Amino acid sequence: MTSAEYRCDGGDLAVTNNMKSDFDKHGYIMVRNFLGSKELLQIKKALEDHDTITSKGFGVSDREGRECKMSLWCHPGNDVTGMLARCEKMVTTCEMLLGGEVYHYHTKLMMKNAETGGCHLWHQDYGYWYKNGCLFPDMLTAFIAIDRCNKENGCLEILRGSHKCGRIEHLMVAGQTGADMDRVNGIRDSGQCPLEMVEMEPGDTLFFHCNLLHTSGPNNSPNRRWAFLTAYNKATNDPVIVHHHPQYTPLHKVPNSAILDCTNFTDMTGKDFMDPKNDKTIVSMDEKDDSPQAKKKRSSEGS
Ligand SMILES: O=C(O)CCC(=O)C(=O)O
Repeated sequence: MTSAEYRCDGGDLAVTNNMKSDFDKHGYIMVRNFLGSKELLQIKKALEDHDTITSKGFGVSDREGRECKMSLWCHPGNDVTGMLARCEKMVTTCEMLLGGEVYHYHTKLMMKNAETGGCHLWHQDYGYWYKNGCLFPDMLTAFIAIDRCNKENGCLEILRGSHKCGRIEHLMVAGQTGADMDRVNGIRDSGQCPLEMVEMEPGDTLFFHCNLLHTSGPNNSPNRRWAFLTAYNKATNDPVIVHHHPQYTPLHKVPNSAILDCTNFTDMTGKDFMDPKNDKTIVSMDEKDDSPQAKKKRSSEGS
């Protein structure tokens, strides 16, 4: 990637006007080393040494029937992963990029496992969130690499600047909601929104606009590709539909040092893990294809 690159050294991050103008222009900024090595170890300890988060995972099928596994929760909570979602450098960056107070919309651990991990269809996050009653695209995601993400293990791919195309129609394909591919191909082929393969080292973080088109390929490599995705909504954009993600909920920021100081790796009180049966924009692999729920979801999405 050649544009919108920043670097975080020594734990803290200076949020600048250039970040905001790059975000507005390209639809993303990349912050290399957003998590330093000790912070990353702390997060990995929460995700790998305990199964409190991974045990809540469910599989979502791609077109080939391969599995994208994820755990998703609504509120940050008070454990180490909550400190990451609430820390100063994360929240202040999101506030700067969206231009005002933000709240936590959800966090996901995306587990694209070695050899078996499925792909994510081309989509905009707002393709999902629009259906949840969020009226404005004043939302973003921070994609934090837990493992190295590269072409071999299915790194994120984006169409630079595509957030300016506005919201694109989304339809349900297999277990996921995907963008209208005629439109995606038109945007890509126009040459105005170049394809970027977002290769990342562990700890690097991509902050991207909810209308930025993105996808990721399967993981056919022997290397795991886990990523931690925190999503934020602007406080003024309180969803008009009560749904499976939170309405405006004030976010309590913590200093960056809280990531390392936190000793809670297992108490997940208040996080409110998602049951995929409550989300009408995905169908989990556990919901058998012929279940009434899966059928109902598909018919409500017109597929
Ligand atoms: O993990 C990935 O590769 C992409 C995930 C994603 O786009 C999403 O969860 O919306």
